Amino acid sequence: MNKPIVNPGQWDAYIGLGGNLQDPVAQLRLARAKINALEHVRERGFSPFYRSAPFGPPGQPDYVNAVAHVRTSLSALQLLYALQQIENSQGRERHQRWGARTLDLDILLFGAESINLPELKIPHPEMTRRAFVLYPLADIAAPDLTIPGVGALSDCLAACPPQGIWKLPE
Ligand code: ROI
Repeated sequence: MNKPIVNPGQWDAYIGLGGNLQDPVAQLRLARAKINALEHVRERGFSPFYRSAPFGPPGQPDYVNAVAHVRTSLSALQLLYALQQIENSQGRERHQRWGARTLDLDILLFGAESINLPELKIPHPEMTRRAFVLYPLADIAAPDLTIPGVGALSDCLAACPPQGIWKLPE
């Protein structure tokens, strides 16, 4: 009897990258390389960098943001823990909620999954309100991308003008 062909799960995930301390462009480039070096994770696309005004408490430097598209056979939690290790390796300190940081890595989307765990909510609950997430996501996602439980990315873009974000030259 033939063995069934086991197709290990492959997920398309989108990861938001952000930072506003210690040369954010260099931090994001390094994080991109580390994500791509993870076992069972392959980059499928990477957005341009955007400079963006801080969302949340003012009085902190502008951020640099980008979005990565990866294909992975890791589970969402395995990917989360791997990303947290990368954040920690780049000196991320968790003092203040919404405070300045060297590197923030957020799983925005994980396939068409909706996940609601204490440590991980997918889709990222804030993503639809944040131009610095939606516009880089739209740069690399399929035009008809749907955000689970929310709706079409194009509708989110229409409801969230690109204010306070500036695409950096490549
Ligand atoms: N603001 C911007 N512009 N970009 C971010 O990545 C970002 N990340 C955060 C808070 C502090 C909410 N503000 C941000 O975590």
